[in-house]
Amino acid sequence: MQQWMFSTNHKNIGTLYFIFGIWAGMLGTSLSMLIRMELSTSGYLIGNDQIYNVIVTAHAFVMIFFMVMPIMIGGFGNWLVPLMLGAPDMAFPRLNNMSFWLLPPSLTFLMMSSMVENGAGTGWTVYPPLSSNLSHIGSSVDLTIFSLHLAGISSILGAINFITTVINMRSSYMNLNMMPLFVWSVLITAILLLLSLPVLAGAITMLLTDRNLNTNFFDPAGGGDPILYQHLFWFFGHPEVYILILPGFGIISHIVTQESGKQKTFGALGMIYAMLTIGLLGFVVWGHHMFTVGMDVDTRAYFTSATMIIAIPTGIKIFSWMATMTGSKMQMNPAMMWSFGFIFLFTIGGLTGIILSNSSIDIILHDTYYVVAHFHYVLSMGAVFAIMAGFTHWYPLFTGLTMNHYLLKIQFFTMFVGVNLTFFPQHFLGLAGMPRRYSDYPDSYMSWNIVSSLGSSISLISILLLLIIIWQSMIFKNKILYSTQFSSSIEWLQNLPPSEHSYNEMPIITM
Ligand code: HAS
Ligand code: CU
Repeated sequence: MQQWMFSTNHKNIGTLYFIFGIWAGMLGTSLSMLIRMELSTSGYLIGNDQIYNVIVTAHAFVMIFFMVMPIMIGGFGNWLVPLMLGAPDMAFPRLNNMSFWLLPPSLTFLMMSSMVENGAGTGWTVYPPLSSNLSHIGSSVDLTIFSLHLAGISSILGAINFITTVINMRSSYMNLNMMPLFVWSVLITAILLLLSLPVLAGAITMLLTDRNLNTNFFDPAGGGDPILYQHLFWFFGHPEVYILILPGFGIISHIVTQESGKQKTFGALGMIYAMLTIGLLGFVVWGHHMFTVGMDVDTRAYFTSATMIIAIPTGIKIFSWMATMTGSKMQMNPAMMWSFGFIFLFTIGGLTGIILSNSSIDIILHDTYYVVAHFHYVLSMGAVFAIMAGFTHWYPLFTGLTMNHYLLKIQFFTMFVGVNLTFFPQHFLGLAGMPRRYSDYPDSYMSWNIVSSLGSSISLISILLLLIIIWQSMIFKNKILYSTQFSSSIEWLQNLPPSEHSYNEMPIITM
């Protein structure tokens, strides 16, 4: 009890984040199965469009704020950043505990929002006037806003903690360009969080007062403007999508380098500059989500060109990973398979992003399934594949156990087939004009929807297999005998310069 609830230990807190994130992942997956079941029938399963949209909204929030972010930053970040820095723990261990324990009440608020009254069927963007009390009367949207406030506070405190840890707690031998790429990725992610989340907090607080205190920030009837909300949301929202992927970039760099048997990632300094560039540019491209609001042609031209420039630093990363692998005798273990999957499928998602960045094309494709296909390629096959790569790679370090590699390979292939079958046809649906966030569609869209739903059940089987593999490794306590990845990652950590701090100097009880 003491050890977990009041923990100030980065490894225990990291483990709590993993358990929470995996739990939320199962919740989000269940919601996604409801979506795909509805869309595989001809619109008769749920039978209520508001409920359908509530499920879509909850699915997105759960996956983004309670699955990807807690696992990547909370789980991998807490476990690995202090170890890779040679630090005894995070800079503010008690704040770290608070960051974690803000999440369960936040998730509870979100679940409550979909269970009381009519639920929040606003999409994760929560645009007014749909989210204002004209269309969403009742407490559901208010509960969603409170949920986001809590999750936002949790992330801001976590970001402050990571930035301070990286600046203050590095071993004295380690200057910034020696710092491991995963630590760099978490540092840049934390800076993006710190700069973007307060803007979201401001926007949803203004929405809250519009809904409850008769302000008119987003209501033209009182001199407000709903477009202002979209600007504020996407000034947060676009950096947020890079928050979801940057730690994954860091994870992939470590795995690709280590499993290729190289000493260093190809172009490590370039990788750091690429991540910094992606982070910086991420703040000046938000308009590509709003091309349909009636922007003037110069503004459209600007947002299109600024967005396209991000392909350059991202391409630098893709080609550096490939150059790292060049000429090496690779270990084709599960972690490396996930990394290959990541590089291939994230690139496909990135290229459809470039297509969408053309404002004239986006006016046709906006709010169609093409966008849904784009962001699931970069998220379900980018962020999630990076999580799977990192999880299979560092599982022995986290638990002292190993998973069955044969079953893990089967799991990788089923997941690879499942997600591609689910999301590739959605490009066709989008190009054919099928809009997102509807529970039904004309018959001509039926065949690809059935293929997509079939794919999602294959992914579900794959996830169940993963749970069985984890269960098996824990029940039978598979020993770390044959795992080469474990020994090499431990050696790598031991070869880092020693910390100048000692555990005894820590003024805080760590257990
Ligand atoms: Fe995105 C919408 C454009 C990356 C996530 N994105 C979304 C949404 C999400 C999301 C969640 O411009 C939906 C939000 C909603 O609910 O409405 N996105 C881009 C671009 C990139 C990009 C240009 N997105 C991401 C990442 C995400 C993510 C990463 C999360 C993990 N995205 C858009 C646009 C929209 C959008 C529009 C709005 C659409 C609409 O209408 O709503 C880039 O960062 C991708 C760079 C990566 C690559 C691949 C590797 C690069 C190589 C170098 C060579 C490539 C070149 C390009 C020279 C480009 C290998 C050549 C181009 C060809 C087509 C061949
Ligand atoms: Cu964007």
